[in-house]
Amino acid sequence: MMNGDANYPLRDPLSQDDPEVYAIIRREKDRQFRGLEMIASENYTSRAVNDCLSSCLTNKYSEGMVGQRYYGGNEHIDEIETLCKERCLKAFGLDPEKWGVNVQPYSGSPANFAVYTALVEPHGRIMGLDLPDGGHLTHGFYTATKKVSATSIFFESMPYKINLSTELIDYDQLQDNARLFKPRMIIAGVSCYPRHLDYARFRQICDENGSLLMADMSHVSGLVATGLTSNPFEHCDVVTTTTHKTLRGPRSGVIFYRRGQKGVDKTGQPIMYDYEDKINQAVFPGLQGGPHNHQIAGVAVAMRQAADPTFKEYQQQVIKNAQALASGLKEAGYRIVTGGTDNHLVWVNMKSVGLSGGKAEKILEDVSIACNKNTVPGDKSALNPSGIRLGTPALTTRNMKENDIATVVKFIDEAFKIAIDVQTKSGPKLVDFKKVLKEEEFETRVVSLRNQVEAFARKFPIPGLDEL
Ligand code: DSN
Repeated sequence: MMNGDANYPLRDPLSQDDPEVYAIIRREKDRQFRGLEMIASENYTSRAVNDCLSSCLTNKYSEGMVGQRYYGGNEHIDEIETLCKERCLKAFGLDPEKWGVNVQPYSGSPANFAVYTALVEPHGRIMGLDLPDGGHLTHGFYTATKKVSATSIFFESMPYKINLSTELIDYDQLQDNARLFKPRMIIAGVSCYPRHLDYARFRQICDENGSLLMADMSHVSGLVATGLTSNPFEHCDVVTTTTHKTLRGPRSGVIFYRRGQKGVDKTGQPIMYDYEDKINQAVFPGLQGGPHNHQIAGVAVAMRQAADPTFKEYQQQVIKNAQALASGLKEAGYRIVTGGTDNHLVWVNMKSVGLSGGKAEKILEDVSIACNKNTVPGDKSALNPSGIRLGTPALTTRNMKENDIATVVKFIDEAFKIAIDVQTKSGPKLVDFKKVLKEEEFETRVVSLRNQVEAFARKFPIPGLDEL
């Protein structure tokens, strides 16, 4: 405090006001620089997006829609939200007469829940890809003993599956089951699936059963915006997305819905889509309070960036890098689920080299490569999965190209070789594996590899972040 001014400490930068929190953030920033970020759902936002996230917009409450707020002082918040909505439609080439958008969901899970709340009656039926097969929790996940996701508590969920021989979505089985289950909504969306989705087939199955079709394009929205994967807007009623994965914006969620005329009835009268009010009201006041305006500003910036031609070059490189990663790992003897990738992620089945997904994730983490363990087709439990999921969006933002990915493949292969040697000594239990990993002969190999990974990673700047 200075000169009796009680507000003075509020002007201190974080480093002075709260050195403890500042130090943790510095350590995380250092981790981001020295490591290889290969979690398929992560990316690095731009400086401009980061500027929005730390802006004064976080101070403002603005419940309601543009021009109809429950609090005063929202003239500039209205400008931001209006601009964000315009840019969302533009980024995906949508006609505002035919599509509307709600940009207030805090992230992807609330966005999905809002759509179900709006368009599926309580205990109405939904069908999404099963989580162990590459689906997402919010597409209705439950197990034999537990309704895990609220989307399986409040709605009746029947999953569809991967065909175990092709490792692709089993559209035929989905069709058979949908004929019996008659879902109110089918969800076309994935959390771990490296192939293009067949939205036309989903639409056909929906039309047979009077079902709505929702796409959750969170993982691939950057590829959709640039025309590099199949386009959900051609066939779906509703499309949700997070904005921080391939799209490279802030953490947030967006719901697109069809609007305007749907068709004509038997008497020639127009039939209109009725999703807009239902979805807007489900978001607020149904599920949320005040929108996070700093995030909405960040989404506006990211959507503008997504419409820039350079964004297509970036997404093309994301795919080339993922394909280089898949083929490099394959050549090194690893089994790639579906045999390759069309998008930003590579799904690796570790069974063929005798490592669990948990051990693969652990050894990579120890050498500063972040990824996540993941179920593979045929796995029974999400708790002890047999594979890992790797992605290239973040490395590509650091300007890595295929030759850099070849180096990354060598690091990953070397890490797995260490893990296999450790397991030979430790046996299969993860707890024993972790103990043996700390023994000097293995620790020396891990440290040496980690030093190489970190020296390599530090050569690649992160565009939105200054070095420490
Ligand atoms: N956690 C995100 C993912 O990794 O796919 C989705 O919620």
